[in-house]
Amino acid sequence: MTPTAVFVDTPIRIPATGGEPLAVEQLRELWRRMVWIREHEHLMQRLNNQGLIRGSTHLYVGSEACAVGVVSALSDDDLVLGHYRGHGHALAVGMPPRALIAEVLGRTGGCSGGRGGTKHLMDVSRNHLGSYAIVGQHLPIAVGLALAQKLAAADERRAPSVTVCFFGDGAINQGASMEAINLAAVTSVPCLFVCENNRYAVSSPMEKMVGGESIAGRAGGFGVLAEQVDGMDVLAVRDAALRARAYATENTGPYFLELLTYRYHGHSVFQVDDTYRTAEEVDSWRQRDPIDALEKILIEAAASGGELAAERRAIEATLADAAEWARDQPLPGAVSEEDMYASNVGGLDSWGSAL
Ligand SMILES: Cc1ncc(C[n+]2csc(CCOP(=O)(O)OP(=O)(O)O)c2C)c(N)n1
Ligand SMILES: [Mg+2]
Repeated sequence: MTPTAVFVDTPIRIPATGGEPLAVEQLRELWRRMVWIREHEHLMQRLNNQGLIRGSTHLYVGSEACAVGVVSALSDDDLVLGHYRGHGHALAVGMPPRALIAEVLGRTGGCSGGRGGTKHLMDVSRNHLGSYAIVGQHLPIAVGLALAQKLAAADERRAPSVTVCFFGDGAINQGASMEAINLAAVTSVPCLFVCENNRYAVSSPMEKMVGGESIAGRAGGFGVLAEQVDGMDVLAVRDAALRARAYATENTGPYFLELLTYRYHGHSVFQVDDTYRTAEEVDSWRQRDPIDALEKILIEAAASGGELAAERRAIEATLADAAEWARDQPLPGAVSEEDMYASNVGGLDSWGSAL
C-alpha cells in the first residue's frame, strides 16, 4: 500500500533570509507545495475524464511557481485574491484538499458549500478572499481591500499588510483592470498586482492582443513600480514578491509583477484543440518546468531522487483519498438566504469596518 502524505493546511511561509540562500528543508517545502498543486491538477483531469466534474475546470499545471513563490513571501495579515484558474492559489494558502476537491465536485464540504464550484473558491480563515470568474473583475475589489489595509495601518489597528491580486494576461485589456491600477497609484494603496502572463487568453496569443512593449510597462505608465520575472523559477518569483511586499508596506503603495509563465494544458479541460500553438513551443516551456528545476537543485543539495519520487506518490495517494471522501459528500440543498450576506462570512467584517 502506498503511504499517504500530510498536507500542511496553513499558507506556505518562508521568512526573508536577508540574502542568505534558503536551507534545504525550505527548498523542499517549496518543492512539496508545488507538487501538491501539480498532482491535484492531474487528479482534476482524471475526475473530469470520468465525468465527475459538472461544467469546466481550468488547470494550473506549469504555473505552480507563481502561486507558491508569491505566497511563500507573504505575512499572516496579507490578503489573497485569485482568478478562475485558482486551485494553485488555494492550495498555496493552505486550503485543505478535501475542501477544494469537494468544491470542484459541487459537494457540501467544499470551501464554498459546493455552490461555487471550481471558479468560486474562498477561504476567509486563510485570508483567501475569493477566486473570480469574470476576467478582471477582482482588481477593483483588491484595491478596496488594500485601502482598508492602509487605513488600518495608519491608525495602528493592524500592522502594515498587502493585498495580492493574481490575474492573467487577458485581464490586462479590461477597462476595470486599468481603472484599478490607476486608482491604486493615485490613492497609494499597498496592492500587489500579480499578472500570470502565460501568453494566451483562451487561444488568443498576447502578441495579437496586448499593445505596447510589455504588460509590466503598462503598469509603469500609471506610475506603478513594475518588473518582469521568470515565472518558471520559484526562487526568482519569491525574491520578487519579497521585494514587492517590502516596497508596498514601507511606502504604502502598489507594486506590479508580470510573471512569465505557461500553461501546459488547454485553456480548460474542454479545450482539446491545441492548434493555436506549436508542439515545439509547449515542449520548450516544459523543458523549463519549475518542479523539475527545483528537484535538480534538491538532488544536488542532498535529497535522493527516490525519496522525492516516493513523497510524490504519497501526495498522489492522499489526494486520491480526498477525492473518494469528496465524492461521498451530499449535494448542497436549494439556494436559500444562507451564506448570502456578509454577516455570515466571519472575518470580513473587521476589514469592512476599517472603511
Ligand atoms: C469579462 C469576461 N470576458 C470574457 C470571459 C471569458 N473568458 C474566460 S477565461 C478567458 C481568458 C482569460 O485569459 P487570461 O486572463 O490570460 O487567463 P488564463 O486563462 O490564461 O489563465 C476569457 C476570455 C470572462 N470570463 N470574463
Ligand atoms: Mg493567459
